[in-house]
Amino acid sequence: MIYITAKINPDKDGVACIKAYEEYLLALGKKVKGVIFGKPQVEPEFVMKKLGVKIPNGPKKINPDDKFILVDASSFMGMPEFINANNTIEMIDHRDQIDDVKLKNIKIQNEPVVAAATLIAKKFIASSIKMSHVSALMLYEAICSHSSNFKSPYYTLRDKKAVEFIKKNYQIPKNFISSVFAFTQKQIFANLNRHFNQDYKVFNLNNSIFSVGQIDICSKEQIYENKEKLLKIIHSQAKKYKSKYNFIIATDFESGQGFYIADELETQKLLTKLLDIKFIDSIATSKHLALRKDTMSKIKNRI
Ligand SMILES: [Mn+2]
Repeated sequence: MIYITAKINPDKDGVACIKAYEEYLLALGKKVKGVIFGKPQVEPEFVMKKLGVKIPNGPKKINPDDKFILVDASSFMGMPEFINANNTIEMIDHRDQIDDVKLKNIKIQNEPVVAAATLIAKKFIASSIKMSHVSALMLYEAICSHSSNFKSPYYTLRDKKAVEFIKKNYQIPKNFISSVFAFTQKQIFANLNRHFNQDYKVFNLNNSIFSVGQIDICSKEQIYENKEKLLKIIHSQAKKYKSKYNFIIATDFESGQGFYIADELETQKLLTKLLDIKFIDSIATSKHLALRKDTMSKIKNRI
């Protein structure tokens, strides 16, 4: 069997790509199966429920001839351990760069767009294979969400075009995006531990370990009200990963503000220096959206 999957506990981009790419390859007559390892994050779980989409769980054990296609992913970090360079045949991702030389036998598409969902949407558009309505909505939601509803400065013309195409050809229910965002925001703050257990990232930059959490949608009030809880999470993740720099990034794309939460002096010093922000009582506010991917590439270039 050829499985299509994303990282364990996939986010909205991973889940949308699994669903839509499965549909695309099936339409081309390929025998593939989209599967999820772990549990989808809060946002895609809600979208799937809303649209009546079910994606089966991935196998616990695999056969020697099973193959994998990875979407919204270009490394084996965060994958089940039985997925590796020998049984992976294709990867689709949207990272700055991929530097793993062991991947040379894998078909890799890595293009700098805001969401891998854009690359999948493009495949449909180029081939004139028609997307199902649910796949169209899932791709649409993933692109809107990854671009902070096109308020992030990092989306590309190709992301915009993919979204325009879907809008033109498929009916988007009124309030679809706003209802997903409102639900997600509420759920994240109702259970911060669940949110961060599913999505906390570790980076190794020049032999310094960073552990970084992210909240995509929040209000300023929610950040201040939950400061102590967030600091507790930062500390426990730091302990878990033995990381030197530890912080949480949060973004309020209604107001366009970003927030950095950290209480350790070293982390505060580094972020202050690199990002031109100022910590007051463990929170620094930025006039720009705070996005983990962007923040980490800034740090990588300047550390
Ligand atoms: Mn993605």
